[in-house]
Amino acid sequence: WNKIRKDCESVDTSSIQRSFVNHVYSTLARTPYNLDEFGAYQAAAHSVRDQLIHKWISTQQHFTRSNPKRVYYLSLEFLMGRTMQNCVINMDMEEAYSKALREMGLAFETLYDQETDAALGNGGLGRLAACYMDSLATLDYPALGYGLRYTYGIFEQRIRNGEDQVEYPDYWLRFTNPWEVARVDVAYPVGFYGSVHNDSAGRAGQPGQPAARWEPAEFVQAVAYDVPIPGYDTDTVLNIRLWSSKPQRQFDLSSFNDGEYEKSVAEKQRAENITSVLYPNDNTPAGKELRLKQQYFFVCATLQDILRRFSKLNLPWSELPNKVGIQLNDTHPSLGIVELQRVLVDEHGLEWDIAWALVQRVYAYTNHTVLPEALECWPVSLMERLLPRHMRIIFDINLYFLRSVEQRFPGDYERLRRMSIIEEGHQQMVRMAYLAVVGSHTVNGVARIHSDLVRSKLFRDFAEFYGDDKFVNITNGITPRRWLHVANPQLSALITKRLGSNRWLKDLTELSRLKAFADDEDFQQEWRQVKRTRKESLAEYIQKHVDTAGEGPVNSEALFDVQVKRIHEYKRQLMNILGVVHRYLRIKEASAEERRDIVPRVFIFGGKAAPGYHTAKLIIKLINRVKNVINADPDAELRKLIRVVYIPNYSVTLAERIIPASDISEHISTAGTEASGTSNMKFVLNGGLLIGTRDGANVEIAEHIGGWDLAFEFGAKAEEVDDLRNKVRYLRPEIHPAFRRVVEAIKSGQFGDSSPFVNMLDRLVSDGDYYLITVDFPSYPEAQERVDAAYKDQKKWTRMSIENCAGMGFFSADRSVQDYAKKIWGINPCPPPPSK
Ligand code: 26V
Repeated sequence: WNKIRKDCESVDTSSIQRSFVNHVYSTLARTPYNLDEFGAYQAAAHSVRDQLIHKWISTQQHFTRSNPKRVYYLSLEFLMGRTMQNCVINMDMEEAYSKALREMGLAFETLYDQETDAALGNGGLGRLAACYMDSLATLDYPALGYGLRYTYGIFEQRIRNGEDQVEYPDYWLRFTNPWEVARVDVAYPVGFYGSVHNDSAGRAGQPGQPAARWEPAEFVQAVAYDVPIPGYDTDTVLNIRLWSSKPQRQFDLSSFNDGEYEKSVAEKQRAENITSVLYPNDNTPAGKELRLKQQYFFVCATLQDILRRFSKLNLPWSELPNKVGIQLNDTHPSLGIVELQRVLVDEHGLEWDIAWALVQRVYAYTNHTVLPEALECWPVSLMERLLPRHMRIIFDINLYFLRSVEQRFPGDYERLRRMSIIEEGHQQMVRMAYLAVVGSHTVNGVARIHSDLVRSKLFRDFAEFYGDDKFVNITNGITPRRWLHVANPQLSALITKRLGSNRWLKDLTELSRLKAFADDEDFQQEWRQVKRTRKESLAEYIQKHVDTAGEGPVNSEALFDVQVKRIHEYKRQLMNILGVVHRYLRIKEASAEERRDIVPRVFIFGGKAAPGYHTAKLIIKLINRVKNVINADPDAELRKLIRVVYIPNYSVTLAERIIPASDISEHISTAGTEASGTSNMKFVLNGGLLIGTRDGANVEIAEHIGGWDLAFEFGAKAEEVDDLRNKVRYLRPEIHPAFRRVVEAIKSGQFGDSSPFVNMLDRLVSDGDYYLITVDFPSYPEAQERVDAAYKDQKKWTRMSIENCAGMGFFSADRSVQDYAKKIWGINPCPPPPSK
């Protein structure tokens, strides 16, 4: 066996070719004569997958033998993007595959484009989970990701009539997915609804009290699909286990006999519904029963899997926290806290307090937003119906928790009301964030300013009760493998050449050595050449794939100004497009003389709006209206100076194209609202500069690159925001004339029928400017002028660009996961034994 297996693992040219041809014939049932590019991609993918699986089995066996504490990363989203190129690069097989296929007349690199993104996430939170898996694998941590295998990922966005977002289903599994392994042997039952027995006192698990028995009324099955994740330059291959819902039993024959065939098919449909669609909301909870079902389905299956693994060790329950750490990626999986308590008390007979102490030592919770409307709350009535036993456990958790608060702060009922996991009111609600805080040993925010707000505002009472140490910061990071090496091979090669090795790919702080060359003439020229190449390639993409209504190619000599991210009021794409209008009006009235001084700009927008988020969709409409008018302006000279592009269907793969081409990117959220941002890190790593507020990770990026002289800062500070909000609301300060003029231009119909926008704009200039666009506006165009001035001096600009990149070492996801491992999980790397 071993000898044959070794044979299968070899990646010399002829083995790769044999494996490729074998997959063409026996996996795809095709021949060289009818093999199109997609078929070639599929065969190549299956061949790469074979390699992955060997290393993956070895890794899992090694973990089983070494038996270290493991961390389980629970996330309802994994925004993976494409896999093939990342895989062969991480496993150092790109050249081998390239050569083997080239000999057969195929260009391996052109096959990458055949792959569809795995888009099982909305934005930052889901992409973060994907970056962390890459880093955990690269650093050989004994980790396992858990998620859901949605049949439909994030919707496909198209722009209708040149202005409105419409959503299309993303049926990404249409042509099967070579990167998953169906585990029909790994399946667990998950129950819903029903009733609770033997719990008369509601004190199950208390000394002398019988455990409760939950009798669910409906069962479905969770079936595992495994996705292997190779580390870079290591043999470790981790696993993401995605659950898919299936009907519990096959067709019930008696329903056939009763002539209830249709009913039984409908039941099957209902079961499969649970994992059918990713909820397309980002930062606004949906409150839908199916979403709660997804969440419970997820944690119920995941905990059965984790506890089955633990039970094989034959250890006492007291050992659980020494073998299992569970990280909750936001509150979405926080029912896991309740489920573990239920399993320990009801199914294994542990006493309540003993079980609860274990639960708290197992879980840790990452908060990703402080926006109040984004905090998940579930109606007690819904929870009671869907998960009756869990609802009682939540009430008990809350009761014991509030008793301990009352002991510390006797008689402070206002505090008890504030801290209660149950929000009283017209409709009782479960505050999932509070449940997550109470059930975890550590809570972290995702950038320093955000973690400070989490501790001092969002969970202030809890920090007072538990002590500040429970609340820590882990600044987000990104994987330099995908976001520099794969996305920007030209820049990666240049950096490797200049540093003399590619060690920076595993130790990103190596980049700091680039600082020494920031003024080096030759290096500067090569650096600029890379950026030029990437801008030309994006211009080409736009020409080919974006509806430009015959406007001609974008000028790749112009400054590329990019804002790509989910559309949300707090991210202020609205302020960006109003700034564009301001600039347009200024250029229109400028003399020929003055125009010679203007830096040509291309404004590039991209991003999806949640389908039900009316204002976000209106902002997309406005961006496109402004775009259509500016790009069609009769003044040809003006059109050379300003151009607007909306790239539809922003995705991981598009990000890999767009980010390396950016000169300046916009991270302009109202201070205190963007938890971290991660695209800011990706842009700077690729030598793009930032314009932004003192928000999220912008603050730390500025520090690490050498201060705000190397980036363009504007706007109010987080500490000022509360006062400013009161000011715009009650005192209505004077609106800046430049801002008024922009609003008037839109209302006058210069960009078509203004009626859809009137409300949104009037709100800004009356008392509804919650995100302080009018307050930050004057300083925003001012900062843009500083951008222009800096760009005119290409030497200075290039120096800034190099220094920006050189300062990014800290923002590697490798550093982030090491922080988690040390500060939160208490786990160590478990590297594979050197292969003989
Ligand atoms: C909430 C919900 C509610 C139910 C429906 C689905 C859904 C999906 C997402 C959310 C909240 C998302 C919070 C979030 O994505 N935060 C982002 O996290 C990034 C990674 O930490 C961070 O960089 C961004 O600043 C932050 O907005």
